[in-house]
Amino acid sequence: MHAPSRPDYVSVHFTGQQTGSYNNGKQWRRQSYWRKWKQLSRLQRSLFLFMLVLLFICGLASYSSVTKQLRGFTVREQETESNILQKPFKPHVLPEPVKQGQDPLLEQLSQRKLSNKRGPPVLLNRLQKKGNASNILSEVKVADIKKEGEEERVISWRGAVIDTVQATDGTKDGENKEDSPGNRNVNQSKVLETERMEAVREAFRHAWKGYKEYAWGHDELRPVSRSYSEWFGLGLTLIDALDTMWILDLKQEFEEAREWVASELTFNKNVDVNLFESTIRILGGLLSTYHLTGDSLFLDKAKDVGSRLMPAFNTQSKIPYSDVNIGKGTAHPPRWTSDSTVAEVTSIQLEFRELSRLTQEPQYQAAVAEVMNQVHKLEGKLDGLVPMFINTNSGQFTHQGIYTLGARADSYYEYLLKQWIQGGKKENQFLEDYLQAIEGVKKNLLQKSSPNGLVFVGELSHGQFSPKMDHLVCFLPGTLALGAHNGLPADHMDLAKELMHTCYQMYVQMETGLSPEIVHFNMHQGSIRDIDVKPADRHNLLRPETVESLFYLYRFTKDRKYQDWGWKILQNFNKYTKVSSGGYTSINNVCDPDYPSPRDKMESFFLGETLKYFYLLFSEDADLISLDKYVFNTEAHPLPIWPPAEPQPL
Ligand code: DMJ
Repeated sequence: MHAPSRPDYVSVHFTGQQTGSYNNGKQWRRQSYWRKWKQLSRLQRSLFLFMLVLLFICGLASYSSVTKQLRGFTVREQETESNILQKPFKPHVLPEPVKQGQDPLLEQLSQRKLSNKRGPPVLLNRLQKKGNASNILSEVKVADIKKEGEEERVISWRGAVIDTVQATDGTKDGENKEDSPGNRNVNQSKVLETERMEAVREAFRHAWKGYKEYAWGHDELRPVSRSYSEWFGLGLTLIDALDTMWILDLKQEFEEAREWVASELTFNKNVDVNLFESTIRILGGLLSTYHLTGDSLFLDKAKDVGSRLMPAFNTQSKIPYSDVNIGKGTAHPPRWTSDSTVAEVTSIQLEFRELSRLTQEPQYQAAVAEVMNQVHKLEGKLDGLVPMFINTNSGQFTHQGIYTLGARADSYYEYLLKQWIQGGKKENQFLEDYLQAIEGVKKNLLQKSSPNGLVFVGELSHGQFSPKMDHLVCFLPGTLALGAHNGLPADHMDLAKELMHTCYQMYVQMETGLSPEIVHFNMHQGSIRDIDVKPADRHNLLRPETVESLFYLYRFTKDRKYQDWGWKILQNFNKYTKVSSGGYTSINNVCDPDYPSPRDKMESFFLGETLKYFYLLFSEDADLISLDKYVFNTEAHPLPIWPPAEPQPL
C-alpha cells in the first residue's frame, strides 16, 4: 500500500505480499494500518467513515427486503407444493365473509391495498414469463406426469402461458393414442384418472357443503355472504344437481336431496318462472334423474312441472311466452316486449318430447314441434343462421340482421342436431337445418385472429362483422364433434378441434387461467396478442361450455391433451373461485389473479353441468353415460336416445 500524497479522495491499494515474517505479520499489519490512517487528512478520514456508515445502512436495508421477498416467495412455493402433494383441492383463496357491521366494499379495498404480491422487478419479470408464482410449481408437477414429448411451445403475454400448438393433430376420431410415443403408460393413466375424478367429487362435496349449510332448498347459494338467492323459489340448485350426484356416486348427498324432493318440493306455487330455464334445469333434471334411477318420484314431479309450464304456449302464434306462473296457470312475455328469445323457444324440445314419450300424452311434443316447424319456414335467416328474437303475436323474427352463435341463439343450433339424434336420426328437417346452419357459420362468422391464427366464431350485425365471441359459443366444438361422431362430415370434427383450441386459449391467456364472459379477437396483421377483453366482460360465472366441449372431444378422439386442459381449468376454479366456508363463487375479474373479486353467487349450472362434465371428461369409461345411448340436454341432463323400434307419440 502506498501512502497517498494527500489527495482529496480515498485510495486503498492492496498489494499481494508484505515484508516481515509470518509470525509477527498480524501485529505488523495492525501497526501499518494505524500509521496509514494517521497519515490521512481529516477530510479523507471523514469521507472514509461516511462511506462506511452509508454502506452499513444500505446493507441493512437490502438485507431486510431480500429476506422478505425470499420468505414470501418460499411461502408461496410451499403453499403450491402442499396444494399439489397434500391437499390439492383446498387452496382457500377467497376471503371469509365479512363480520357483521363491516363494510364489505371497504374491506375489499383495504385488502387490495394491503396485498403486496407484485414483488421486485426481477421477480415480476419471472412471473410475467411463467404465469403466477403460485402456478409455477403446479405447472412443473403437472408436467411431470404429462406424457413425454408432448410439445407445447410457450410464449408469454401479460403473465399468461400460451399454448401455440394447434389442437388439430390428425388423430382419427376414436383412435386410442395410448400406444403412441410420449403417452402415459396404463398405470399412470389409471392413477391420474382416479385422482382427477376424485378431485371433481371433492369439488362437488365442497360446493354442496356450502349449499347445504346456507342455502338448502333455495335456488342459489351466495357463498361469500353465506346466504342464498331465489329466482323461482324451487330449489333450483338441488334439482339441477340430482343426476350429477348420481353419476358421481355421491349416494348420501343424493339420498338427502331425494328426501327433500319427496317431502318439500311443490310446484303448486304462485311464482313466475322462465319457461326455458325451468324446462332445461328442472324438467330436464327430473327426467334424467328418473332415467338414471328408475325412481318414479322424479317422473311424477316431471309430469307435474311439465303440465304447469304448458300455458306458455297459449299465444296467438303458438310461439311460447317467456314466463309462466306455474301456480295460476297464466303466462306472459317480459314486461318490456312481446318478443321471446329464439334460443329459448327452440331449446325446450328435447325435454317436452321425452315427456310425451314417457307419459304417452302427445300435447307436450306437439307444442314444441309446432315451434320448430314455424321457425323452419320463417323468412329472415341468413344461410341457416337465425336472428335472436321472435314475436309471440306475429310469429315472425324481429330485430333482424344480427347473427350470433352466442347468447339468445346458441342452443337453437345445438337442439337441431340433438333432436335429430334423440329421435333416432329420422327427422331430416332438423338435420338439414343443422347442416345448413353450420355452412352459414363457416361462410359468415368464421375468422382467424392475429398473430396466432386462432379460429373463432364472430358475430354479424347488418352485414358488419364483429370479432366478438361469447364464452357461450364454446358449446360449438362439442356439438360439431357429436355431429361428426354421428356420421356428419369429417370437416366438422376438424373445425371442432380448431375451435376447441381457441376456447382453451380463452382460459389460458387470462391471468387467472379462467375465461371471461366475452372476448374480442384481434384481426389486424401485426397485432401483439390475439385476445382482448373489455372491462365489462371480465367476469366468469363458472360456466360449463368449454369443459362440456372438452368432454366430447376427449370421448371421440381419446387425445389426452383435452383431459390435461380440463385439469388445468379445474385447478384454476379451485384456486380463484373456491370459498373456504363452502361453495364456489362467480368472479368479476379473470384478469386480476390478486383480486378476482367474488360476485357471491354459485350458479346452479356449476353443479348441474360444469362439475358433471369435468367428471365425465376425466373418466376413461365411455359407457358412463354413453353418447350412443344418451343425448345431453343443454343443461347437461342426459336423456335417452329413443330406441328404433319404439312407436313415436306423434
Ligand atoms: C346453462 O343454463 C345452459 O348451458 C344454457 O344452454 C346456457 N347457459 C347456461 C350455462 O352457461
